[in-house]
Amino acid sequence: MKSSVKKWLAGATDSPDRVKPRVDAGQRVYSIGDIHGRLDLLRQLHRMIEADARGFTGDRILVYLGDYIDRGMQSREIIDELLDAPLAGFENVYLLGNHEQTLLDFLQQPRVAAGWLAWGGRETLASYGVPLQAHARPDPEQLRDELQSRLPERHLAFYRNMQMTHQAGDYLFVHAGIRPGIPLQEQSNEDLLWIREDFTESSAWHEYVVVHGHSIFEQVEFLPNRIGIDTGAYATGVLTCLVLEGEEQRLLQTGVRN
Ligand SMILES: [Mn+2]
Repeated sequence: MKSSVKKWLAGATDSPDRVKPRVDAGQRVYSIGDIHGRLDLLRQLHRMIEADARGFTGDRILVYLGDYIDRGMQSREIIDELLDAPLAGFENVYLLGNHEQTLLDFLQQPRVAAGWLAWGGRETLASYGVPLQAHARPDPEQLRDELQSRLPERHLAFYRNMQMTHQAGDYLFVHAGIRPGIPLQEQSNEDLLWIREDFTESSAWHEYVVVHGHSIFEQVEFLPNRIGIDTGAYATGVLTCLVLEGEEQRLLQTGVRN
C-alpha cells in the first residue's frame, strides 16, 4: 500500500494533514461506466468529455469500464462507434465486462452460455441481425452459428483484446471489483468481472481506490476504498463519467444537470 493513501484512510476526514488518493501530475483520467447498448447516451457523454477536455494540455486517458453491450438496443452500433469514432487526443483503455465475456463464452459453448439470451443477449443478437421471436425456443447452437457468421471480424478482435484492469496513480479500474484480502495479481477473472456484495459491502482497504461499474447505484458511490459509477444508464438515462485529476474527483453525467 502507498503510505500516503494509508494515512488518508486511517486519518480523520477533517485531519489537516490527510492525503487524498491522486493520479499522476499532468494526467487527467476519464472513466465511463456501463453503457449497455445506449448509443445515444454514449454520444452525449463523448461530446461532454470533449468539451471538458478542451484546453487541457496534459495526458488524457479514457477508461471504459466494460458492459458495452446487451439490454439496450444498440450493441453493434456501440462497438462501431468506439472503433470508428474514438475521441481524438485520448489514450483509450477498454476494460472487459461480464457481458462481453459471456458473448465470447456463447461463441465457444452456446448451450452452457444460453442463459445470456435472457439477460440482454437477445438484444445484442438482434443488433447483429440475428432476430429472435419472443416466444420461440431457439436452438443455441444454431444461434451461435448465425451470430458467428454476422459478427464482424474486427468486433471479435475488439472483444478479445479488452483488458481486465487498468491502474492510474492510486486508482485501480476494473469492471466489477476485486475480492477483498487477495493480492491484485492473484485475483480471478471471475471475481474481476462478476463480484458484487462481497466487494461492495466490504470496507477493507484494497491497496488502491477501486473504480468500478457492474453494481448499479442510483447515486455514484464515493467511498474511501471504492468508487462505483454504474448508474444504470440503459434504464435511467444516466450514464456517468468520473473525472480524476490530481486529488480532484468530479462527474460528468448524461440526463442530469452538471
Ligand atoms: Mn456487469
